[in-house]
Amino acid sequence: MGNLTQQQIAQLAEHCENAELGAYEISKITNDFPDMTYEDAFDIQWEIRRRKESRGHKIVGMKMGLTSWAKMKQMKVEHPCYGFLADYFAIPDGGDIKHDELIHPKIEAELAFVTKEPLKGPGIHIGDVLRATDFVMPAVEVIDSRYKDFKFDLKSVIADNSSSCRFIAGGSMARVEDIDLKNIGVVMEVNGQVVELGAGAAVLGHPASSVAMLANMLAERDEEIPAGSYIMIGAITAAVQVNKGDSFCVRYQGLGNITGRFV
Ligand code: OOG
Ligand code: MG
Repeated sequence: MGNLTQQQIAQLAEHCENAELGAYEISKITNDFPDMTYEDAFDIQWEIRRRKESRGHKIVGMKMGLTSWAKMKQMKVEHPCYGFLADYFAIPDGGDIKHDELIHPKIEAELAFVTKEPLKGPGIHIGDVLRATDFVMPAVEVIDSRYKDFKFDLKSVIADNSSSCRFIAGGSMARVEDIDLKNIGVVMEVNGQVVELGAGAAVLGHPASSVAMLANMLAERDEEIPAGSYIMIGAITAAVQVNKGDSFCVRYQGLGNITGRFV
């Protein structure tokens, strides 16, 4: 159930999206709307998505967030969330990311699943996801909460499209039967120093369970994951803050690297 009016949803969507586009901080919206519900929060996120599409942007994928203990502990939030990826969020592997377009970006080591069959919840499980997966590949997400000091609660972050802003797909693709998704190791380096490391199982015990959870969360709004979707599973390790001039390399066991630079 929602507690906000259509007009409030529209105003809050504009408020959050303007902060993203203008790269400025706002205070967390639950401060002013303490009665806001999870449904209201997702309504705001879907309204931001509608606004971008109405300006001609394409939605090119989805992301799960807060799916590892490392992330939940770091952000003091105890349930995963999802967000959408717009076309202009995509950065090529090895590319430059303009720091001035963002507020206080952090990078995350993730994996992406690309589907070949639709996944419609409720009741989607890991097996359904593995059968519906075309291939998996390395992914790095750049997140940038629009909230002051990167501090929020779950409802506020959902309304802010789960801090989405940029992402990079790279490395090499693999079929799920050819890799050990639970044990796949990732090492994140910033300016040549190892800053975080982890394994696939950090995400909800198995990376595919994140995609299953997305399908089941979308089902609450009667939405599904269509065939051909690009889905990021959420950060395996804690996110790492980056400054202008920093370069990074995330190494994925058996699947190559993703590199980039903040300029
Ligand atoms: C929310 C988004 C988290 C992830 O991979 O866990 C996320 C945030 O921490 O700002 O994208
Ligand atoms: Mg992420």
